[in-house]
Amino acid sequence: MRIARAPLVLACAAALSLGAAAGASGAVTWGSALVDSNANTACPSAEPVCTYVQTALPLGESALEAPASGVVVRWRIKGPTNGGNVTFRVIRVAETDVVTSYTSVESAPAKVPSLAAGEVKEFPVQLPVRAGDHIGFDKEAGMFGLFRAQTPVARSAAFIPPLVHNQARLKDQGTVGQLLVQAEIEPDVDNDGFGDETQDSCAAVGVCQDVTPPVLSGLRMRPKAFYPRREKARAGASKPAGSLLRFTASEPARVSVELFRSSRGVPGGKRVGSFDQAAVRGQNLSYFSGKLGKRYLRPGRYRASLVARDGAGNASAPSVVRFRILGPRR
Ligand SMILES: [Ca+2]
Ligand SMILES: [Ca+2]
Repeated sequence: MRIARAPLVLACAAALSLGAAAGASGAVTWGSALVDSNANTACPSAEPVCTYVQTALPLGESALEAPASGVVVRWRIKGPTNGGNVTFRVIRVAETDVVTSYTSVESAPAKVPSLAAGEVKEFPVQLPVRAGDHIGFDKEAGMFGLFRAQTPVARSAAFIPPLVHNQARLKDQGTVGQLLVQAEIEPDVDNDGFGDETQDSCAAVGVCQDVTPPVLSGLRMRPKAFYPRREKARAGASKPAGSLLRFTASEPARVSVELFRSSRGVPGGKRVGSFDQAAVRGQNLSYFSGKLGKRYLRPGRYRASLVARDGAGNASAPSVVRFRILGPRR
């Protein structure tokens, strides 16, 4: 009897721990804690719409920067007492020693109704976000109650006119104040662009696996015929040295580039080597110098075959581009 019961207890324990793993929430909150109350803030000029980005928050309140990568599944706003159009924005901030630039990488427009004092309105959304991104929104000049006023530590950057998708800008003004906006980020372990907890069912099932291979598209090289960089230096060639490789990836991936040189009697060409590069989701652009490791490619016709692999090891179909390495000038 005792022997028979032991496996049963083990099985129950295993089931319980699986259940706990599936139910554990990986969602995180980003932006204001929405605790403080509103004060009037118009856009800082006569422009009809402006963008605000949160750049500092008091310690202990919700995270200034997105605490995790994943998908924004909902965002909330406190106030405004008179409604209007608000565009929620995910902002990527790039800092150098000299300047800080701000790029809106994702956005979602919403019609916000007039809210009672202290009331919070929530909007469902599905926007990819990267850890470290900043939160912001566009507001109409006449909308009030989107800041907590006179918060010494909280700061935001203002952009007039508003930010444009994928265009980096320097801020027009710094402003004291907390944007009363908050978002919830869910993990996207299976990389399908949906939050794993409320937008797809993988967390409920307990298996979030990325089974979707990356897709490469729009692969091209400009120019298609070019000198290696060495030849330009030596000959002062009028044709450009090196080429720009451009493609779009459906998700972050490691891309391996295999090079084949046309060779008489060898179908598909002779393999001359390969290199790897990281790809982001969306447009990718990189410079190819015509050099492979320490060697410059010999003049001739080439074929580059790209295969992308995601973090789970799923591989894309090969994507091919042809190019020509020009010979030395005489
Ligand atoms: Ca997902
Ligand atoms: Ca994938």
